[in-house]
Amino acid sequence: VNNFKIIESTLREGEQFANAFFDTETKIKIALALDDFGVDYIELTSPAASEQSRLDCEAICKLGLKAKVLTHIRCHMDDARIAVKTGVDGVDVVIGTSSYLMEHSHGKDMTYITNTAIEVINYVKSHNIEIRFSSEDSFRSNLVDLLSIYSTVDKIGVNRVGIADTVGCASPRQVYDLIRTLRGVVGCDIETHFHNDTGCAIANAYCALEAGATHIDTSVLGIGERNGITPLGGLMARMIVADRDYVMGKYKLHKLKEIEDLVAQAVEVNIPFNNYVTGFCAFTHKAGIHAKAILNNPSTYEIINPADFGMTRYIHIASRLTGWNAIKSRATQLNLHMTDEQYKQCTVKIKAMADVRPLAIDDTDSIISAFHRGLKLGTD
Ligand code: HCA
Ligand code: CU
Repeated sequence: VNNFKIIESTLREGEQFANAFFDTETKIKIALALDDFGVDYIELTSPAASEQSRLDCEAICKLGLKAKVLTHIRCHMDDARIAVKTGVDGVDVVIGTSSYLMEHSHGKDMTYITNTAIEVINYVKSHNIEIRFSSEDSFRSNLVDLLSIYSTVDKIGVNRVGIADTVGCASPRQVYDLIRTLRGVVGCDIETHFHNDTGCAIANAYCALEAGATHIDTSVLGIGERNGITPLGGLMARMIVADRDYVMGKYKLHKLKEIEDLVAQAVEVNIPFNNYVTGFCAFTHKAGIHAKAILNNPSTYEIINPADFGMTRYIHIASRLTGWNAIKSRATQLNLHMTDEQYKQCTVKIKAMADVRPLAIDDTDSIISAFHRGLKLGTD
């Protein structure tokens, strides 16, 4: 799973999110932020989609980013001719190969698809531009057809082939099997694209890497068509656990929150409460037993160190589940010192109050202070 590369598609797949409308300025801000974060590729909406899309694509190509700029087109010569003129470093070509798409969408057969693919690939390559060929809805396509077209395009020299779970139907094991098989058939890089309809988008990306894939498509917060694709932050969470040195060395993880805020604001959504790494409770510890262990050694209940992402952990003490170690730690922060026996008595009071109504942190602090004052009065 090491050495994987990210194809960041917030400005392509992400533009297919229900709420997305990116004006030029916003696209540029997002592209700059992703580039700074360290993604390998930034994928943009097809210049054939609209005149503004074409102009924006040209504008982003002129930014001189470290990341390679890609655009995403249908497997069609008309689109290819427009794409090569924009200044992109690479073109991601896609065509549907499942029976659903062949019958209900474009109506073309495999021979036609293969011939068009060859023409488009040779044309893009003749402009010295990177090319990826991908099949839409790969997991509901005929395996023999798939392997045959991939083997053909590999021989004519594509940089990557792509596997796309367009409808989010694939399970991690299916992904592993398909990528493993494909790995035996092509020599080029393998890009993968996973929709999240059944909640497998991160697991599928990880399995694809285990099976020999090289590139993963992501978008910030996972935004995309329907409920979206593999989220950039969630993939980082998965990968830092798998290979911390590579991930820490390559990506500016402490910028993740800022990028997510930027995109969330642009598409007018909130960061989900349970979001990977940046959700408000991602590093909040509540039960007394958890809090005690976290205070001793955070790794006891944390697989990710929040500091790696510039985040901080929080020990939630204002509840009936709290314990005296957590209360002691809070009291010490407030500079209210007592004996362990007294912290325990104070904790009993807090738990009793928390049984009656929800407590805020201020309430808890007041109980600790009052208890502490009471002790002093008792000794005076
Ligand atoms: C779509 C296309 C795509 C393309 C993926 C790819 C998909 O249906 O909008 O280029 O690999 O999910 O199949 O996003
Ligand atoms: Cu998609």
